[in-house]
Amino acid sequence: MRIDVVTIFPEFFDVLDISLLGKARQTGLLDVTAHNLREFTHDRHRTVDDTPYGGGAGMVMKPEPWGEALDTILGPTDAADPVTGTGAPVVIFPSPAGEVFTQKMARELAGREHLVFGCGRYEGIDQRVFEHAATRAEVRLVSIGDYVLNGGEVAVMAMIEAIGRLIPGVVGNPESLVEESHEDGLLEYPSYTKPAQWRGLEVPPVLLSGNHGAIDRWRREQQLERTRRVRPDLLPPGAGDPA
Ligand code: 6GU
Repeated sequence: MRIDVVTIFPEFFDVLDISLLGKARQTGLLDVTAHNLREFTHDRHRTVDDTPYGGGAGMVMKPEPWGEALDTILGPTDAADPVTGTGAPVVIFPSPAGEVFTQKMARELAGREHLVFGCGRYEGIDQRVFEHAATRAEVRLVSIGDYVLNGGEVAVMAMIEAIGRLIPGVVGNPESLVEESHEDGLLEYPSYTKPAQWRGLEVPPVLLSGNHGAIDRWRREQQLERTRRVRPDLLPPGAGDPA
């Protein structure tokens, strides 16, 4: 998979050199490039923002550097069919005003060949950047949750990690992807390892029983109990009601 990120802080993405995703980059499974938006300016101060039309607080990112950055990354548009098919790029703009990023969206995006992330700062990006990008790629505004960050960089790091680990071969043992929070719509069950006694606390005896049917049932109950308690919104209507 190819990932391009456009940002005024390309150094933010240096950490992608480490851990599982760093390894995926070394082995060629993942090709990530962070582009400095300021490289696509032409003035002495490398200006990327300006005051908003209509007034108001803060600054808005100018369209021209974004247009040139996306021209460079997307290349000449395939006039016949610019926006469909798994090979067509998806351009994602992190935004607290976007649709919420989920495990389902991560799975969908992990199946695409080319993702482009455009990190806004300040009060946002000139709206015409989204409109123009939509003429040559699938464009999505995506939020990572109901809170506000200063810019899209941290949100994009989170999305790249969630998507990258779903690319076949990135996570060594694919089974470890299955029994995780959100994969089956429930939160994951609690885990224990040796020793069986630690600081006066015991491992639940069922896990030491060797009875795999009982262990599976206990884990399922734990998942349901936890989901009911902290994330009832994840359960289908009625499923969270006491028996
Ligand atoms: Cl994607 N961007 C920013 N700036 N803030 C956010 C967000 C994204 N998701 C939640 N808050």
